[in-house]
Amino acid sequence: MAEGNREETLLREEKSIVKPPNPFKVLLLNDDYTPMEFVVGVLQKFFNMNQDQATRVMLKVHTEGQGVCGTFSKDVAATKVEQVLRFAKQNGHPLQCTMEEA
Ligand code: TYC
Repeated sequence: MAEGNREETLLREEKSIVKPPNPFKVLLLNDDYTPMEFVVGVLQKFFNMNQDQATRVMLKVHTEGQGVCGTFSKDVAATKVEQVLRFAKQNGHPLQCTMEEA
């Protein structure tokens, strides 16, 4: 077998072994105290939503108890959760954020 072909075969085999990372959903949970505008701001700041998208997700959380902010790799999801919790705490709000396998 020519050297070029062997390399190609190895590369192809390697590709099929590496699995894509499991996606994780980041969820916001409802509470009775965090102001709606603050939640909309969080969705814009940390999840790059526009005002309309953020308002829709906030209202879903408010009426249904929870809502998805986005789906990310495990590491990115964990960082988003930390950032949201730290920001809510800094601002004196009890907003809760969590993640689960998608
Ligand atoms: N329920 C809150 C209120 O009435 C609003 C709210 C929405 C809080 C979404 C948290 O994740 C949340 N002020």
